[in-house]
Amino acid sequence: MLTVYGRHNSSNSAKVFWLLDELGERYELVPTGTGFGATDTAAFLAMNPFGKVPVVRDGDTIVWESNAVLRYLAGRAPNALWPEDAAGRSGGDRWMDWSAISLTPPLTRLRKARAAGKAETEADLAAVIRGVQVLDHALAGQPYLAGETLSVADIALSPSVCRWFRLPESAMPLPALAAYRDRLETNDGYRRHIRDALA
Ligand SMILES: N[C@@H](CCC(=O)N[C@@H](CS)C(=O)NCC(=O)O)C(=O)O
Repeated sequence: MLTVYGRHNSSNSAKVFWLLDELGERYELVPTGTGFGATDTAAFLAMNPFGKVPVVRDGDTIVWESNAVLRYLAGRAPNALWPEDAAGRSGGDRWMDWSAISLTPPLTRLRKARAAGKAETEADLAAVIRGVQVLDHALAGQPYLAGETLSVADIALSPSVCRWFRLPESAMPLPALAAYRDRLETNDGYRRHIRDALA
């Protein structure tokens, strides 16, 4: 059986929990990370030298870095969340890399600065707004990021989408993105692992 090292209130772990539910995969959870099991032990660092969650162990295979974990888990067996052809995969994959590099980091810095009552940078807010505007445009033509159905890309971006709508700036009109968030809200896994589990 798969073993997941992570915590329910970690956005990067939450993506993995949601995907595993979608895939109907059973797994053992070893609660790990801030407030739970330590990540600075030799045993944990031997799995992930960066001491971060999530980590997934599948027999002798150990995977860290949440989007790599999503790709690994979705790629183990054919399923509708991760197309088998390269062109189909690229439709979602690009959003996953873009969000990890260009959307989540400024959004995280912005949220943390506001939570700590510290000054935020205009560049971070501008990057987030530019990002959600592009998402809104893309989603005006299709219900999900990779096309007609839910894919790994939607799961990967879901914490950032959820958190965007908790910012006051989300009052700006982005109708396709709002409709997309409403679509995600119809999914049990999104509600349980993302909306209700993450601050
Ligand atoms: N880029 C990494 C980031 C991993 C990361 O920063 N994880 C956080 C939780 S979301 C963590 O391990 N924090 C320290 C801890 O919980 O001990 C990924 O996507 O997996």
